Amino acid sequence: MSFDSQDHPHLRYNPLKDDWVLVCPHRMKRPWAGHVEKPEEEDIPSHDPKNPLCPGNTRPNGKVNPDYESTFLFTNDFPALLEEAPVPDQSEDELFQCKEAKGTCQVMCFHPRSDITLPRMTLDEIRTVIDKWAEINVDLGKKYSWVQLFENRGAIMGCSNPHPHCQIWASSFLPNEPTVKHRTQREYYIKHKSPMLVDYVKKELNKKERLVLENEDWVWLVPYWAVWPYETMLVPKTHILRIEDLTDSQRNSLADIMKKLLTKYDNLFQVSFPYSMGWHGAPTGSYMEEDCNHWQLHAVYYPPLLRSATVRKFMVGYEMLATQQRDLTPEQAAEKLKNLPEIHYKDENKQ
Ligand code: H2U
Repeated sequence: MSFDSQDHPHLRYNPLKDDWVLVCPHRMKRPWAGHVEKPEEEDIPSHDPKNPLCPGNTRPNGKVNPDYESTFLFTNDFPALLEEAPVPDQSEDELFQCKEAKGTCQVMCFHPRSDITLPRMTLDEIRTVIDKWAEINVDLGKKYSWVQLFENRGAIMGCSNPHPHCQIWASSFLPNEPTVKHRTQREYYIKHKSPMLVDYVKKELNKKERLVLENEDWVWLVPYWAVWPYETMLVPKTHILRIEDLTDSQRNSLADIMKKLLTKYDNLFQVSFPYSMGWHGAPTGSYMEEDCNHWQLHAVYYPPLLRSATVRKFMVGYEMLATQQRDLTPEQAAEKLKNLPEIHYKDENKQ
């Protein structure tokens, strides 16, 4: 019997994270008798007087939100990282190492209305969010080594509030994921004299097996090494280190591809598709003085849903104890996403 990647179990290497994923396509045939999620709440009011993220409302700590009409950025009232914190004592014991962790956490509302998500915003409104992301990266990047822009969407991903928003955690240290990506991309760059993800995107554009969408500046694909069922990566076609380096036209084309990709995600199971997403680009702070040409800016989307709006993938058991594993192949996921309409299911009747 000859090997078929769409049928036979195999391991795939993730060169960015320097780890492996186990792909088991034959398991897609198994019946599901496990946990079923509650469907996401769909009828969200456009303004809820009790929601602390809505314009004009008073937050539990007494601060009053302005009557914002576009985006709204504020310092998280319950920040995980603090700008000033006592420095821990250094331990000589290699088994009990501890380091200082300083930083700041912010929240950015994307839109004044709670019932509008990114895919249903206008291109101009999405562009405003992109410009704001770039501004934040510059601003916090002056002081901090890593500025993590991320969005948790949906209660299933631990998102505490349905109002469209993202979070920003900026830290004095390079967190684990970027530390590994910093190393792997640098090693690749030294060996090949070219950035890993620039080469990877060129190869994916030739292969065409995992592409979902592309425009003049951007490629949206399911990575060869994806772990989550519908995990995707959004990468510019040219070499870009940080989000603020995107040109005016690259920002417009980013708004365009984001609207389409997020619409496809929502159309997959006809639900506001939950995910955690975030941007990874060259580190900031003191790294701005260093050569970071091995980095390529990219966004990653990690959605938990597997078979329907209510059946999610759990990263437990074998994944926690041994190796991350998936059933649906990245090629099957890409094909499914590619064939979905680019008109949002909630806007279908408006056409
Ligand atoms: P999620 O992205 O997980 O929904 O988190 C929303 C953040 O908003 C959360 O970190 C902050 C929470 O601390 N928040 C405030 O800063 N003030 C509030 O009044 C409500 C929520």
